[in-house]
Amino acid sequence: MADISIALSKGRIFDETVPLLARVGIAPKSNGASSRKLILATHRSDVRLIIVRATDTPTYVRYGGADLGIAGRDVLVEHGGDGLYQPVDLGIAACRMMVAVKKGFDYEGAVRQGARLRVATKYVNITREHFAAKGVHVDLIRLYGSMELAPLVGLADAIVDLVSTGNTLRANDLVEAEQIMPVSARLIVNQAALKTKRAALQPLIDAFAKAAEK
Ligand code: PRT
Ligand code: MG
Repeated sequence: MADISIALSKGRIFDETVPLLARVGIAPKSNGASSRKLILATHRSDVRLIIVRATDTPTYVRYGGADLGIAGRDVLVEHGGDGLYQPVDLGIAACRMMVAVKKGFDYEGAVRQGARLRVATKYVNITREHFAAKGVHVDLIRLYGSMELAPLVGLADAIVDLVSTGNTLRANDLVEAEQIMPVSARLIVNQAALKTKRAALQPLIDAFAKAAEK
C-alpha cells in the first residue's frame, strides 16, 4: 500500500485536527503536542504525520514533502495556494481576518477622507490587496508578531490580524474596524500525488470531507 504523509502545524491546528483524524480512523501513536519528534507514526501503518511551521505547510505539500496538509485559509491566501488542490474546508481553527484600531480612532472617517493609513501586519499581501480594492492608500509596516502593540505605541493607525474570541484586542484597548475574510483550515493535496496515489488518497479525502460536515 502507498505510504501517505500529512503535514500540519503544532498548536491549534494540531489540537483541532486530532479529533477529525480520529473520525477518519487515524490516531497518532505518540502525543504530538508534547513530543519533539517531527515525524509522528500513526496506528495506521501507511499514514504518518509531518510536523511543520504553519506557514510552511503549503510549501511541503506543493513540493511533495507531504501528500496532504492542513493549513489555515490565512496562510493559503497570504503565501499562495497555487499548485495545490484544496478539496475540503475542514471548518476547524476558525477565526476572522480583521482590521483593528485603537478604541476611539475614527477608522470610517479616515477612510472616507482618503487619509493615508499606516497599517501594521504580518499579512502584507492580504492587506495590500484589501486596501487597494477599497482605493485606500496605506503605508504597510511588516511585523512578525504582537501586532496588537503597534497602534498602542504610535507605530501604526491600524493592524490586520486574526481574531477569534476578541480577548487579545480587548486586553489591549483595540476594537474591530472591518472584517477582511472568515478563516478556517483547509485540507490541501499535492496534485502529482493525487494522480500517482489516487487509490490511497481519494478514500482519505472523502473521509475528511465526511468528518468535517456536522
Ligand atoms: O504561533 P506560531 O508563530 O508558531 O505560528 P502560527 O501563529 O502561525 O501558528 P498558530 O498555531 O498560532 O496558528 C495556526 C493557524 O491557526 C493560523 O494560521 C490560523 O489559520 C488559525 N487560527 C485560528 C489562529 C487563530 N484562530 C488566532 N486567534 N491563529 C492565530 N490566532 C491569534 C491571533 O493572531 C491573535 O494574536 O490569536 C490571537 C487572537 O485570539 P483571540 O482569541 O484573543 O481573539
Ligand atoms: Mg501563533
